[in-house]
Amino acid sequence: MHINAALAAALFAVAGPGVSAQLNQLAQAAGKKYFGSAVDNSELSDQQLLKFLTNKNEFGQITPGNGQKWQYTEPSRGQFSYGSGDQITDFGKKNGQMLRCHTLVWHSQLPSWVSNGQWSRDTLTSVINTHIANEVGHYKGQCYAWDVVNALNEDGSYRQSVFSDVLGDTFFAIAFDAAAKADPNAKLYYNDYNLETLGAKQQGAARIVKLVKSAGKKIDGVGMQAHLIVGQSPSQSTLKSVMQSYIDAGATEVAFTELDIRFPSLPESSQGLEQQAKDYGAVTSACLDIEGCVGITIWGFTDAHSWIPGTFPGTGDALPFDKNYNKKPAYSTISSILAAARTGAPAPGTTTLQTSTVLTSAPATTTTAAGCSVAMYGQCGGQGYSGCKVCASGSACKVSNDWYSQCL
Ligand code: 9MR
Repeated sequence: MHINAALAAALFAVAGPGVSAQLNQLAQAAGKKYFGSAVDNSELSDQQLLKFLTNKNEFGQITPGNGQKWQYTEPSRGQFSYGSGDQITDFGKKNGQMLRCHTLVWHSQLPSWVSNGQWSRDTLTSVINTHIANEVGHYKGQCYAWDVVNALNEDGSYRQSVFSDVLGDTFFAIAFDAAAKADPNAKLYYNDYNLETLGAKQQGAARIVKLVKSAGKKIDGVGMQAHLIVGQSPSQSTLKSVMQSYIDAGATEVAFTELDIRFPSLPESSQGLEQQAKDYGAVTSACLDIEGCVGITIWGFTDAHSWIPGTFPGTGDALPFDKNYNKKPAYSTISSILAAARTGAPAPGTTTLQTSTVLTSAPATTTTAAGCSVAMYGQCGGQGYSGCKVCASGSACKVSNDWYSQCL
């Protein structure tokens, strides 16, 4: 892993050996480009949200949740409208945050003039080219990356859409080519959900990377949306294998682009919150393990604003901050793992030898005749925690929140 030594040293000097530094600072010190969040236009009037989201030390990257989708940017043919997208990109720029731009060719949130049009290969190609040239051109130089296409069924076949109906698998190369021409410096991603486990859909994404490259067009990355479920999330080792498969297929980078980890039923228990923290920890650790994993974006950061309850009623609380903007155990685990990576210390309770990440307090704890001792960064307290509460010499048990205290 590449550690930005100067940044790490500066952070250490400012923040001391603990984890009072914030997620994006810690991610960058650990060699990643960013830790970021999506945000939707309607959320920008929430003053409490703004207190956190304007802080680039916490969130160094922003993705517009909706504003750059085709439905908003070209609602009628040839009529382009960037008000919603610009509101978010201007917000990010003002805060000094990187932008991931989202999304160009997707069957969903597509205006009906596109989905219901009677197109020939030539006319639909022209529609795609015009849309991408205009939108990517509008944001040229501002987007670190663009999500160019998402289009896979669970079995790895191409989703039925106007694009696949008319253009078969050639629309991938058309879209990536148009995006590369409009902004040669933006990283271009294939982005989809359920790309985080090995199987038909993951193989489909790897196949698309090869397909676009074999057509001689530019594709840089695979974005794993990572809309996951507490207790059913992939292990660190699975995530590593999956990311490696995309790199092996020719992607130069990968990213977690829309991470959230929802409870399948509510209310959650304190053990549930610990499990959610472990699941977030597995994603964080896996990204640290793969050099080409450039960053993690969470799809919103607070349970006060999330797409999940509206789409999956009865489920939710998927984000690292709760509805009242308190940090949950997931936040502590992400920051601890990032902090440990920056200092080179072992992350709390993780071991790279395991086939799955089990973030328990146990490996960070040693028991001797004199009693127990929790290593630096290990958990030492919090609701529902029954492990050792004595920190190894040189560290003290500090309360991060109601659920999590940590040896710092
Ligand atoms: O967060 C977005 C939500 O506000 C919209 O209602 C929804 C419509 O499909 O899209 C959400 O964002 C999606 C993203 O653009 C692509 N991956 C899945 C995300 C969650 O649905």
